[in-house]
Amino acid sequence: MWKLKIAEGSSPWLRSVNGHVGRQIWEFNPSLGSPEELAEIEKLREEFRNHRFQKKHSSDLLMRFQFSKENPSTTNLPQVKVKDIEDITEDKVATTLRRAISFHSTLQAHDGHWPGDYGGPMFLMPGLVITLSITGALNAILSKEHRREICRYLYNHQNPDGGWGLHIEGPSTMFGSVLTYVTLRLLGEEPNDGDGAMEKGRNWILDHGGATAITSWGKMWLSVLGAFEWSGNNPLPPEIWLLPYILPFHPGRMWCHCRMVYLPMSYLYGKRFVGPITPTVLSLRKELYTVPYHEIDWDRARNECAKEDLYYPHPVVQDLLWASLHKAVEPVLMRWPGKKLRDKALRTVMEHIHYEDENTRYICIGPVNKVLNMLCCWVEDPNSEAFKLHLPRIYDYLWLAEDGMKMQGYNGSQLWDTAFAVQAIISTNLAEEFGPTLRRAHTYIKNSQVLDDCPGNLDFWYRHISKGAWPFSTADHGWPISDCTAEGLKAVLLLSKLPAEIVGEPLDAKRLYDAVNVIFSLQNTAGGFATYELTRSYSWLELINPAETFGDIVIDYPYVECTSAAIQALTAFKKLYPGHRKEEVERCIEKSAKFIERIQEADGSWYGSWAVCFTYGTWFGIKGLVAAGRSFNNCAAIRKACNFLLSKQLPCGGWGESYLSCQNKVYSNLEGNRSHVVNTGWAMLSLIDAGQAERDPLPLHRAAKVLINSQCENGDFPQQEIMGVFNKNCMITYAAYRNIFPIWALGEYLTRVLQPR
Ligand code: LAN
Repeated sequence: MWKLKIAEGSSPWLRSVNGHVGRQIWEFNPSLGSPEELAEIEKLREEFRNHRFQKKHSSDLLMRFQFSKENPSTTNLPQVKVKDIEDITEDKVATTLRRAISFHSTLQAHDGHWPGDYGGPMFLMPGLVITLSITGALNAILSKEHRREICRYLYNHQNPDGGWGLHIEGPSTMFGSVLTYVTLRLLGEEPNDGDGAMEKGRNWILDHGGATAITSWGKMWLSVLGAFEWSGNNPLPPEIWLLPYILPFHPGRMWCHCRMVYLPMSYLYGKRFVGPITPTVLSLRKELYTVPYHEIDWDRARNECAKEDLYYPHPVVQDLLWASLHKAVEPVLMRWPGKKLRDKALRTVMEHIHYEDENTRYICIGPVNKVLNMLCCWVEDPNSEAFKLHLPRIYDYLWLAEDGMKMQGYNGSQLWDTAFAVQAIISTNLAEEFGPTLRRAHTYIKNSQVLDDCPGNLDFWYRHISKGAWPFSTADHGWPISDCTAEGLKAVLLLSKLPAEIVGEPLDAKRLYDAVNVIFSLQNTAGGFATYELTRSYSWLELINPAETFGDIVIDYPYVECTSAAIQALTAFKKLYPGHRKEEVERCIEKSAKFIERIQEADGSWYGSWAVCFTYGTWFGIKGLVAAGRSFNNCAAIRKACNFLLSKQLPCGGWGESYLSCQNKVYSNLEGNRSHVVNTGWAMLSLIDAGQAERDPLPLHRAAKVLINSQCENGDFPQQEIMGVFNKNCMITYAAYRNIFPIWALGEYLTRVLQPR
């Protein structure tokens, strides 16, 4: 049976700054599991498979299954249902909350964090499998059980038309279909396997123009594998790293995710690296194209892209730029004496790759650069220590659920979920009943703060300070993030107000000051906060975004979420430490609030970039302005935002926002106007914050009814549609949100609407 292991790491090739706190790894142990348990798990898998076209999102049931055995629930309170809003009483809400928090506590790991599924994107596993098969490590790293679960996942998420999407809920794309098909082939599936699934997949690809129409990232992966020619790729010259930093398009000025992904890509491109040409690779050259491989017009292929994949079409200037680099510059750099410059650039790039690897303990900033860096280390030296250090960190990205094994969008969302869970539980005023849960969470947050800056000259490595920041996942990952720092700080400040005998000793004031310092350091001159760094260049740089499927990736833009989180954290901090950097705190809050007012949409909403979307953004918009001292009565932005939210409330009383909102930037309800517990939670929290209870509590009662009645028998909430998003177009799972936001919203509903002060 599979088992989720927490905070463990026994390989001599693993390093950790804090004893692996937050690490979550699935391991297969053939001696575990009674026949009954194995049968139950099989049943969960079958149920997912049988409903996979209606319900594409899995419910993280294998982890829940394991934890239901390890941490049995402590309450036996009866399930609550309400017929209409007159039925809602304080008692019933409190019972719902006790059941919800008790259940959520059973999902907490012993190191204090809440593990969970962070899958969703379908383009991540292929990079790993291609890399492992090139380096010959596939079967050593992925056991037979791993491979079986990965294939299960890929087959489970095939669309009825035969193709695969960019993410689990998306329509078929060339990027998803080709890379998934290739992955299945590399895992040993034959062209006619899967009861016709492979054939259907291939047909989808061929009917939509064949693999020459894959996106640029797909072209890069296929070229590395040997199933596409490098001459069919647009240039990614590593020499860009040698240019002076004052140039606005210097990679050091780009969004760290963009910079970190194109760094190893430029190494592989600069070398025109191709893995061993195996019989499978030769066969793929036949399977993926509509014409014989040697007849493909590679120059034309450079700019081909299937219409299903096209979210951000290349502007003409970009095509001109790539054409001139491709035709005029690359030929020079590929032979002497230009080759000398190329070699120097490749050395520089490799230095930056090693720096990133070392400073993330080989986790790397994300799943894409993780596997690319690993491949580059192998290309540089197949026997290198660096490559060996990469291998055990692969498991940090793999997650298992009833739909199979997936590659996650990060090494988890540990800190983020824990900080939110703390705030949600404390909002209910039932904190003292859940002391042990809060104490463990507190320990996790304290253990996960980043204690040092990266080594060396930060400017040279294009790195911002990290000391005092919180990461999104674990301290070993270690990249600082503005809003993770803010949410971490908010959580520890709330905990510091509860008795230490219950929740443990508060964090040292010095470490709070460090966090505040990080927040100050991340405010842009215009007042807004971006994600990991300051905004270092101009938005017109998006003109050279070569990734057709992603929008807004080239620079780190300021976001309503990050800006609002900073205000909230500083307001909470100011109340407890009124003397510390007083003027700076005030100025930072006021500038941030003005920024938030400026970026409000005409309809009163805010566009949230990291979850769906207008309900999420508007939650942050309102919360930030209220924290900055604005109110419904004195702030038009808040009034407009309330009207916006009220206008989107569904007849059933809830809210339900589709991922299409993010792509199209137009508010879209879920299919069939269904409500979603997470959107309903955000909308309720916003309205309560904006004083809706004093004006007309009816919308809140109606929403509360939806949440109360959604609760499952065991205290869980149902997993509904996918709620996370990045780069406008790709969805990502936040498995804990279905528990956190109903708790938080009903918590504030109980304490601020039903029992107002
Ligand atoms: C994340 C996850 C966390 C997220 C929040 C903290 C929630 C947000 O408020 C700020 C942005 C941030 C840090 C974020 C940025 C983009 C990430 C890193 C991700 C959504 C997780 C995966 C995604 C990353 C870019 C995926 C790899 C794909 C590429 C296009 C490089």
